[in-house]
Amino acid sequence: PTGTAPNDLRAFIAEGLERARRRTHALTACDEEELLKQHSPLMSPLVWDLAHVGSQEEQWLVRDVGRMQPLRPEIDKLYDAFEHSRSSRPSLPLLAPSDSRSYLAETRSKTLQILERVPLEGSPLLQGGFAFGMMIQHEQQHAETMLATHQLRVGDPVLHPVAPESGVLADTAGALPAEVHVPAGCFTMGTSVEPWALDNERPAHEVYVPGYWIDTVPVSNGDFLAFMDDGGYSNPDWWTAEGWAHRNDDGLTAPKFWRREGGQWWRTRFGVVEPVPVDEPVQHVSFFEAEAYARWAGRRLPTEAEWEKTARYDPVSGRSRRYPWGDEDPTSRHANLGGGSLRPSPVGSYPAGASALGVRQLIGDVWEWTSSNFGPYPGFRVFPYREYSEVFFGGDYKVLRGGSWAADRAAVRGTFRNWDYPIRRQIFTGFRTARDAAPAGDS
Ligand code: AVJ
Ligand code: FE
Repeated sequence: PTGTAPNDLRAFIAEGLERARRRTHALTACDEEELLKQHSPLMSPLVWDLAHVGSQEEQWLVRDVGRMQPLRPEIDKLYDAFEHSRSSRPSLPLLAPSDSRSYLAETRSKTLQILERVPLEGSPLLQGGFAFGMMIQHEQQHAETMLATHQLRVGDPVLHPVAPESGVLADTAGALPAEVHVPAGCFTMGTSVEPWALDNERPAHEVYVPGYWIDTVPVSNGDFLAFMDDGGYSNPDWWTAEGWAHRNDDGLTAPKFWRREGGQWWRTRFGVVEPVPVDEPVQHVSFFEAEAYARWAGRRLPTEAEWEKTARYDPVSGRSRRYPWGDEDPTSRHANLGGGSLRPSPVGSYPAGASALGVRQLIGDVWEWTSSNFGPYPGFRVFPYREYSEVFFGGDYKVLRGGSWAADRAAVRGTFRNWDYPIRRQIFTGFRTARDAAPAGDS
C-alpha cells in the first residue's frame, strides 16, 4: 500500500481482512470430524488454526491497538504456538468449530470498529496500518498452513480448484533462455520503507553480490524426473552427508505425494490422483533433495542475496523494485497466488511477471529453497515481538523466497522471507538453480 492516502488505506485494510477471512472459512468448511482430526503429526488440527487466527487478532488488534477489554483471555495459552507442540494440539480442550467461528466473528467486529477510529500513523505499530497488515499476513500464512494440512489429509477431495486465469501462459516458454546472467555489483537488499514488511526484512542495506547465472524458470517435474531416472536418489555423490542421512532415514525415492504405478509416476493432489505433470514446477522436495538435484546438474542453489537481486534489481535505474515486474501490487497477470488454483502454473508462465532481467515466476507458484540460513540483517531490530522471527535465527532453518500458489498477495513481496527446516516436504516448495559466473565476466 505504498503512498496510499488514509481513507484508501482503511478500505485496503478492510478488503485484506475480508479476503483473509473468506479463505479461513473456505478452508474449514468441511465436516467437524475433519476439523478435529490430526491429519499429520506435523500439523495442527484445522480447528486449532481456526481459533488461533482469532486469538492473535484479539491480542494485537482488540487489546493492543484498540485498548479494549479482553474477549476470551482464558484461551490465550491454548492458542499460543509456543505453549503446545503441533502433535499435542488435538488433545487440548479446544473451542468447538461453531464456538471458534463465533469467536472469530466477535473479534472481527471489534477490529472493524477499531479500524474506523485509530490513526494509521504516529506509532510504529500503527504507521501505514502495520498491525492490521501483520494480522492480514498472519491469517493468510495460516491459510497456507491449512492447505498443507489438507494436502496431507487422506480421503475424498474436499477442496476444488478455481479455473486458472487465461492469458498468463507464455507462448514463448520453449524459446526462453535456460539461464540469465546477473553481473557482479551491489544492490539494495531488504527494506526500510515497505509499510507491512516484517522485522526480518528490515532494514534496507547494500550487498555486494559476485556475478552469477540463474535459471529463468523454476526446476520442473520433468527436469526432476531426469535426475531420478539417472539414479539421483541412489547416488551419494550428489548428496551432502547430512542430506544422504535424511534420504536414508526417510527412505526417499521421489518428491512427497508421488507414487510409481504401471510404469509411470502419479501424484495425489488434495485427494485427486493424476499423472505427474512434467511442465509444472516441482514441489514437495526438501532442501536436501533440491541441493542434490543442483549438484547432479553441475549447479548449486542460489544464495538468498542472489535470489533477491534477481527478483528486485533494475540494472537501468540501479534501484531495487518491490516486485520483479515493478512497484505495482500483484495481479492475476503477474503471478499465481491466492490458493484458488490448488497448483503451480507451468514453467514459463506469467510473462507480465518477469523481472527486469527476464527471470520468471519468482513470485507465486512455488516457494524456492535458497542455500542461506535464516538470520538477521545488519541493523535488525525485533518488531513487534521476538517470537515472529528472532527465536528462529541461528542456523536450524533455511530461507525460502518468493511465495507459492498458496500464498496471498498481501503476504508476499520481493523482500519477504520465509523459513523452514531443511527436511520439510509438505510445504509448497520447489527451487531454481544457479552457478558462479567466471571471474572475468563470463557473459
Ligand atoms: C513465517 C510461515 C514460518 O507459519 O510458522 C504464523 C508464520 N508465525 N504464526 C509459520 C507464522 C506465527 C510462520 N512462517
Ligand atoms: Fe500463528
